[in-house]
Parts: sequence; structure tokens; C-alpha cells
Amino acid sequence: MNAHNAVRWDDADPSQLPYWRRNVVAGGPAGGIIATAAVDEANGRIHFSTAPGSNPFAPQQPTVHTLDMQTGAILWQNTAETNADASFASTSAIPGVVFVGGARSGPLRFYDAAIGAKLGSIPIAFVLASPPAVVDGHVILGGGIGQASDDPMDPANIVSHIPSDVTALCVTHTLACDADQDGADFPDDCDDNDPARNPSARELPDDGIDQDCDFFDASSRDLCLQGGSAHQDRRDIDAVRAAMEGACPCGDFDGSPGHKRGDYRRCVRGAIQSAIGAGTLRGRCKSQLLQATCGRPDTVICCEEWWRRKIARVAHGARRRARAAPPGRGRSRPGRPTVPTRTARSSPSRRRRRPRRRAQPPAR
Ligand SMILES: [Ca+2]
Ligand SMILES: [Ca+2]
Ligand SMILES: [Ca+2]
Repeated sequence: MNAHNAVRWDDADPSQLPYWRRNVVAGGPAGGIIATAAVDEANGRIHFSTAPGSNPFAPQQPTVHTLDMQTGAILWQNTAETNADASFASTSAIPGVVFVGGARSGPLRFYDAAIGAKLGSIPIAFVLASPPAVVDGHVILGGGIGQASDDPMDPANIVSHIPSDVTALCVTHTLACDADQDGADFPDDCDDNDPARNPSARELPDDGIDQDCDFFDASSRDLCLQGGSAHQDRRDIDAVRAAMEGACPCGDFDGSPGHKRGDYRRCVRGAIQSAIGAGTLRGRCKSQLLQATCGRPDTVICCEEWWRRKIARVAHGARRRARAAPPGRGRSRPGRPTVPTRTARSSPSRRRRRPRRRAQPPAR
């Protein structure tokens, strides 16, 4: 209710409106209030910004204002800022925060809606041309200033035809926010302030840093697909397998002449070696890539890695012992090694027993 003429701001008879006036800057053809204001009815406040006037580099001050909705009294202005930028866009507000764009530069500024303290600013690559829209925790911004005309030499006309991206800002460490712009959102990104750390980053061993967000640092002593190297190894193996399949489709190696196991191994050798040489595959994972039925379609690949390594060790030991045995003293072909089992034990009757020692009396 206006104290002077008893007219409400939403009175059915608008003939007495406006019921208050307030001059905040000098105004003029390129100055004054820019676009629409943000109205906070709950708290009776009107937030708005002003255009620069004739000189964008020395704009009419102050440039951000909050008035009492009922009386038009100035509640706060951004007088604490030195040569504060003006605005070329409407002002937006949410409970507690006022958003204002710029006129000569890109930063989006935000102010405490109650007292006008500047809370901060975010650099953006364009001058704001529309009011910031706040949706689900994101601040959506549109750029692109200028004035379309028929004059092809008019700078305002030229810039008005330059496409401008829409930009969305979010609050760091809130859901779906990718603060470091590395393509991974919080909380999947274990360090949303460091683009070198995210689930797709390459894990570097022995540096005490978990680059790929699997909670572990890799060790150069890790076996393939084990320890802190497991996550990176899996991605590397999958990538090399895809390259191998592209260069040497497994289906082409059906065991027929020219398409046997050896032919397949020769074919994929380049893809594997180039990955190892480029540092995108650890040499310890090479054997993983060669476990395939390509070129030997009737073979069954054993699913137990432990058994595969155990058999290889037994076979290697048998060959070494056979080579070391002197000629003519029972040297024989190592043959197929016997697969040991964890539960197998030698028979007690064939076990060599050590004689028990009897306790001796202490020497006097
Ligand atoms: Ca991120
Ligand atoms: Ca690391
Ligand atoms: Ca890691």
C-alpha cells in the first residue's frame, strides 16, 4: 500500500500507478534499467541492474540495485565495487541470491539478496544477453549481443549473426556437476577439480595417486588384471582386442591352411606390439590377449588362470630337468606334465620319514 495515495501496486484501477518513483542512475539513451527486474514478492524486494550509459568502460554507477517493493526505497546497491560492470541482460534471482551479467566482459556475478554483498563471479566466454535461468541447481546462460540491421558493415549487425552456445553452470560437488569439464560428473568423478582424475583417466603406477577413480594406485609389480592395475588393464585389453579383431577377425581363422593358430598369432602380433610400444598395454598382459580359439576352433580355453600358470611352470621345470640330465642316464622326453591338485598328497607308505630324535639329558 502506498502511503501517499493509498494505491496498491496491484490495484484494480491502475490510473494512479506508478505510486512511487526512484531514480537510481543518470540514465539516457544507452543507460538506465536494462530489461526486466527480478521480483521477490515474499520479501517485498525488486532486484535489477542498469546499462552502462555512453561509455561501457566507465558505466554509470552503481549498476546493481535492490528496492523495497512497497516504498521504492533503496535497500542496497553494489557501491562497494570499484567501477563495477553494468549489464546488458535482465536480472534473475532465487531465494537468497541475485544473478547479474556484464556489459563489457563475460563474468556472471552473484550477490547476497539480503544485503548486496558480492558472493562471487564465474567467467563466461560471452556477454550475457538473456536472464540467467536457474533450473534444478543449474544456471543456464545465453549469450549473443548485437543488433540486426541491413548494414553489412555495422559491427552490431555482424555480431548479432554470430552463433552463441548456451552454457550451463552448476555448483561444484553437487549431483551431475562436471566442474573440471573432463566429461565425468560428480560423484562418478573422484576429483571434480582435477581433469587428470576421472574414471576414464589413464592410471599411472607408483605415484600414490588414484587417477582412474577405482580407489587404488597401480603398482608396477602388479600382475595383469590384479591389484590397482586391474581397472586399467581391463580397459587396455579390451581396446587391443578390438584392434586385433579389426585387423585379424577371429572368424577368418578356422584352422584351414593359412588360417591356423600360428597364422593368427602372426597376424595379431603387430597390434599387440604397437600397444606395448605405445605404453597402452603392459607387457604382462600380452598372454591374456593370446588366450583365444582363433585358428584352433576345437580348443577349449581353460577359464582358470591359476591352472594355466601352474601348468606352464611344471612344463618349464620338466624341460629344464630333461636338458640338465646327462646323456645316457635315463634322459627322457618331458612329456605332458601332470597337473597337480591342491588336495593331492603323497601316500604315507611312500613318504620318507625322518627318524625321531630322542631327547638327550643335559650335559653336566
Ligand atoms: Ca569432472
Ligand atoms: Ca596412480
Ligand atoms: Ca586407480
